[in-house]
Amino acid sequence: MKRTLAMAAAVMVAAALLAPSAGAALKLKVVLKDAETDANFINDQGTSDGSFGDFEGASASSFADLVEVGFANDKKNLYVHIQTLSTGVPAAGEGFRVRVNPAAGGVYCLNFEIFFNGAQNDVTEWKAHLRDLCAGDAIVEGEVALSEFGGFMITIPRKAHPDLGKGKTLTATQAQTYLWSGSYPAGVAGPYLDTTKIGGDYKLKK
Ligand SMILES: [Ca+2]
Ligand SMILES: [Ca+2]
Repeated sequence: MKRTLAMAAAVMVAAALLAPSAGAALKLKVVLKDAETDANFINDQGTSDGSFGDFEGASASSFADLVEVGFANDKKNLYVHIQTLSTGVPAAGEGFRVRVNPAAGGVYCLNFEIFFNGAQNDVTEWKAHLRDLCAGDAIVEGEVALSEFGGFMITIPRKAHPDLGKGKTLTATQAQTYLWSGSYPAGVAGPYLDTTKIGGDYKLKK
């Protein structure tokens, strides 16, 4: 009996060692919130600061209705949290984007994007990446899954991009949802269902 217990304990320790470092310990920083019931295509179509767009009361899609964006990180990854009013993926092919500037400023070079398969595209599974439009349109492949904080979570490996290093700051966060036509990663975003005003910054820790 004693031996069985010891073995069970050993198995538990091994399981704990194998567990990923991410998970429950992640500390989310919310950097922006957006109005509800305003995913209705009436906005600046992603071209401006989002101040034209929060027309509430007639949403075309709960799935595309942005309500919250945040970031978290551990040593290995940056996590981008995107919450909308529903995680029920619709038949239409849609896309979510969180865009930021590096600390030095810019023109929204850094785009964290999710691509959902659907009627408007030939994407075959959920995809996510960091697209850097300043560095010659470089793409860092990531992953997307349902978020422990609600909504969806993009995971991007930090070592794949210099702006995700220790102490770096991502600034002027903004988010957008749209129909996605075409393939992955080549395709067309639009029209835009929901956009947000410009939110806060996030400083990477560790
Ligand atoms: Ca909005
Ligand atoms: Ca919204």
